[in-house]
Amino acid sequence: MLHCGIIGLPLSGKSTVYNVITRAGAEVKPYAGGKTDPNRAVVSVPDRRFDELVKIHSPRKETPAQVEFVDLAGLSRGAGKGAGLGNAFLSFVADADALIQVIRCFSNPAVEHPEGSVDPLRDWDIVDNELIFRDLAVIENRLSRLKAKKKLSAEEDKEKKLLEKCFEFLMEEKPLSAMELTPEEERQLRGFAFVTSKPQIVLLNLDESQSEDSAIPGLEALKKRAEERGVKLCRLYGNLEMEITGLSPEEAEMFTEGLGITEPGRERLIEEAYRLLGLISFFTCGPDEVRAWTLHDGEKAVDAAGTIHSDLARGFIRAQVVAFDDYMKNGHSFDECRKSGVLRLEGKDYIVKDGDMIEIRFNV
Ligand SMILES: Nc1nc2c(ncn2[C@@H]2O[C@H](COP(=O)(O)OP(=O)(O)O)[C@@H](O)[C@H]2O)c(=O)[nH]1
Ligand SMILES: [Mg+2]
Repeated sequence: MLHCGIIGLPLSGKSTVYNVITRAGAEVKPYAGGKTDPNRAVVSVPDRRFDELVKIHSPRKETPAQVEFVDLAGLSRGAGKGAGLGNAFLSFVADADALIQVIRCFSNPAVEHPEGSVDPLRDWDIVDNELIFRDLAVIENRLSRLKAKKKLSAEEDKEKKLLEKCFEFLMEEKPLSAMELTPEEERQLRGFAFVTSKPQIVLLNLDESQSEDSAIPGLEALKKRAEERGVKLCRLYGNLEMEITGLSPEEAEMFTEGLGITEPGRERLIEEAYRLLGLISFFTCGPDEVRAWTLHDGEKAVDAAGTIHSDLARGFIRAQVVAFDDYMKNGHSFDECRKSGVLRLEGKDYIVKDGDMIEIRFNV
């Protein structure tokens, strides 16, 4: 299963965010960083469409889409050069498919800030620079090996030139995710698991007193950087969300509305993480089970069939497909959808869209 790693400076609220996302409550001890195995948990992806399908079909079994989150240790200055837990930690980061970088915006006198003051943009720099150092070290290592060779093959020569280009880019303190690469170059770099090329969400961890934009230090600069980097900026009231996990949805809404907070934090963040991982959902429905299945964006009808069962891919004849909204507008039944002409017959190569309702016709 693809997973999202949560990174950030110590005491930025990573474990709080992890606990909110996974609804772990007090069961999970904060990850102190003394051991090297981080907490990880599989989370159901909230999806309004799935909830509606369950309501309509009242199936015996409900299976939502899932994704995994990992609470990584705090990243300190020098981690990229191997200081402290640096190397072990960064290998966990290299393992992640996408990252959520938690940035502390809350000021809490009871919780010291490792840098002495609240300054979100500076903290973002520190974390990015550690990640950049790590990638530079990986490149240096590989380049010195290539340089030690008497003669390079054409392929190795190409690799060397590409790595040198990446090196220069990183030296300008820019993450590799911001670099324009051809598909061929992307393929060449894949094996290095560069940490600055991972898709990333930057999560502003706010206090309940920060519902106004003006209360977030340096928000304009943060937004500008997010745009330059193509990074998604999200907001979460870590402590507040933690406190309301025990409440019913109605109680929670009343509580947050009272504070002037309208952004649904937890659900929104998980949905964004799912998208960040490049995942989409398609649905199957019946009295036995309503299920959301996960595909990589761009996968085809035959992949959808194979996700359900290998027999369905092997004996694939065609897929009956209808978009979720059309399904709902047409009596939420494939028969009705067929009668009104919104049901489509698609072949193996049809590219599945997020929210497709699918039935596979097969023969084995
Ligand atoms: N006031 C306030 N305190 C927070 C918030 N988020 C986290 N904290 C506190 O900051 C401390 C560190 O949080 P933790 O999640 O353990 O940080 P980590 O070291 O990044 O995992 C804890 O005492 C939290 O209660 C927040 O949004 N507001
Ligand atoms: Mg922690």
